[in-house]
Amino acid sequence: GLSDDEWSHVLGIWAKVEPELPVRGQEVMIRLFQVHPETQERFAKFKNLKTIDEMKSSEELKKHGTTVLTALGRILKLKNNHEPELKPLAESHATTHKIPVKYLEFICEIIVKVIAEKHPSDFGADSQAAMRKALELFRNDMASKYKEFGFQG
Ligand code: HE6
Repeated sequence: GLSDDEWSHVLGIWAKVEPELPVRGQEVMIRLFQVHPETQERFAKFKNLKTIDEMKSSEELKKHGTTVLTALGRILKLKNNHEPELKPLAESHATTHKIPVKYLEFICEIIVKVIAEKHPSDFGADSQAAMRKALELFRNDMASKYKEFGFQG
């Protein structure tokens, strides 16, 4: 797990991101689809969005970005005790959506980059390191839950 100090870095920067969650979520999803187009194919409702303009004007994509970051925020706030919140997410992503752990790694990397771009002065080296560690914990625990649900990830 993370130390108290690391968690306070993580939750401190998250508090700055939270008021702008819909727009950040939208940016994260669009960036994910641009950098890793194979992830877009997983979404029946988004795979037909071809240009960045189409993506930007999709209210549904913005809504989904909000859903994803809201879920992630809830998990982060539970710190090292995220199991109850993580389990149903791991279940749906393992059994229904079948999302490889590699894709989780992609989105986590993009989340760090988007926050770093938007909050350069509030997201210094220590905060970035703490956030990476928190997202790694998230992914590792998702990966072990995946296995419990019979998905090798
Ligand atoms: Fe996904 N997702 N997701 N997901 N998701 C989610 C929270 C998905 C995610 C990474 C989701 C995904 C494909 C996520 C998804 C639906 C991710 C919630 C709360 C919901 C929902 O309730 O609808 C992370 C890190 C978090 C926190 C891919 C690809 C990645 C990388 C669907 C295809 C699909 C769906 O509903 O179809």
